[in-house]
Amino acid sequence: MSLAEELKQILIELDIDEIGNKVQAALDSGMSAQDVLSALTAGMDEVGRLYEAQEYYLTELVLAGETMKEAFVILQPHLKTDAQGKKNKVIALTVKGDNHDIGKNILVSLLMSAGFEIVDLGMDVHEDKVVKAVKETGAKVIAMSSLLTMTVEEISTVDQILKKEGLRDKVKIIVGGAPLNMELAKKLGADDYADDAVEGVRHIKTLFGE
Ligand code: B12
Repeated sequence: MSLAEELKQILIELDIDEIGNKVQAALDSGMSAQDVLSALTAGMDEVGRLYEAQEYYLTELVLAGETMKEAFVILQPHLKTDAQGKKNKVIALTVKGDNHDIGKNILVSLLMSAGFEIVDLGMDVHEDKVVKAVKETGAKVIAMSSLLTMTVEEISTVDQILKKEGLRDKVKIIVGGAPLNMELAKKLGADDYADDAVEGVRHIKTLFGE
């Protein structure tokens, strides 16, 4: 089995005690942090599929989340991006009603290593909190994550309230998460969408005109 396969498998098996060692071993062997992340994400996708097939239940989803976080403790310092970014501010959050924050946290880590200043509002964030953060921080980009079909509409809620407050033309909104694509993102009022966190950092630099 390749190292990537092993990493994927260990995540599917929810082996929280072993994951850190395996990530470290993969990095020591010369595997890039980005490839490790891809293998782990493939494992997460399989966990999601097993959940859909009712072979895994909520307990397994929770454990998969914990296992990924454990892997990330080792992986995070290695996930450097190329830029020597300026301290441009980005507000990051997972939308209201949504408690998935692993993808958002990966994006935050990558943005931090690229030199951005992050205002991390966490997950399940009410739109009023976003408005408050825009007013208080003057951030020019909002990065929102939504992993649930039933929470993607929250993107539109944030877009609408920013318009009502006269703030919408002061900020760009970029979104990400499995139920989204560029077309839906635009329909919901976002300016941009990216498939994954690495791509997200690139797009955010462009939004800042870098
Ligand atoms: C772990 C997990 C959980 C954990 C989350 C733990 C945590 N702290 O995040 C817990 C147990 C809490 C959970 C709960 C639920 N979950 Co869940 N969960 C997952 C699972 C298995 C993995 C998600 C994950 O972390 N992936 C790994 C990360 C790295 O990937 P990612 O989040 O997609 O992020 C990447 C990109 O999308 C992108 N990205 C993400 N955000 C952003 C933002 C921006 C701006 C950009 C640019 C990019 C970007 O970059 C990231 C890295 O490259 C997925 C299945 C899957 N394969 O996605 C289901 C899944 C998302 N869950 C699902 C469901 C149904 C639920 C529950 C409703 C289950 C229930 N019956 O209670 C609850 C909802 C709770 C709630 N209110 O949010 C469904 C959603 C179906 C749908 N389309 O609506 C999925 C798809 C499983 C499935 N196949 O059925 N879940």
